[in-house]
Amino acid sequence: MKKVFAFILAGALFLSACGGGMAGGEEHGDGVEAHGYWARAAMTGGNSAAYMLLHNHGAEDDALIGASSDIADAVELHLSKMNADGTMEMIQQEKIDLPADGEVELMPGSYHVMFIGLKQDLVVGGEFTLTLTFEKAGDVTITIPVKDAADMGGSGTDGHTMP
Ligand SMILES: [Cu+2]
Repeated sequence: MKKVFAFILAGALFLSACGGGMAGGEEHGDGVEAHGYWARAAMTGGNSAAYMLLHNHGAEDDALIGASSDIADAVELHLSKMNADGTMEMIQQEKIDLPADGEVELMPGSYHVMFIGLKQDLVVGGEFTLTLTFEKAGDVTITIPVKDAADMGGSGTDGHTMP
């Protein structure tokens, strides 16, 4: 637990150092915006996923081409797909297209940012820093809150069920 509290404190210091420029739940890049983002609670050594609605206000097609965070050994873009036999499969994506003047939703059972090999517990009520990299808009860094998937309408059947 000590590790988690230290992390939250570091996050709070970072926020105040930035002059409160990061309003909760929304972050603007160059023409690209992330809304309603959250990550599912999970334990050290396990996996987690982040979900959000991405908006492209620009006149040019863009794409989410990567994501990075200190909290996990690897951060990947995934798509969950339901197979004919009812099992879920996750397919790594090179990028997630974000059309001009359009949006794409990352949600349980569909696209998501996947955290593999957590280095710390993701506790409900906590938060961490995630940097999203877009093909044209560049990097957008968000402070993402940790939530209980059950509270967010997640079914736990998208391949991220806790061991
Ligand atoms: Cu995944």
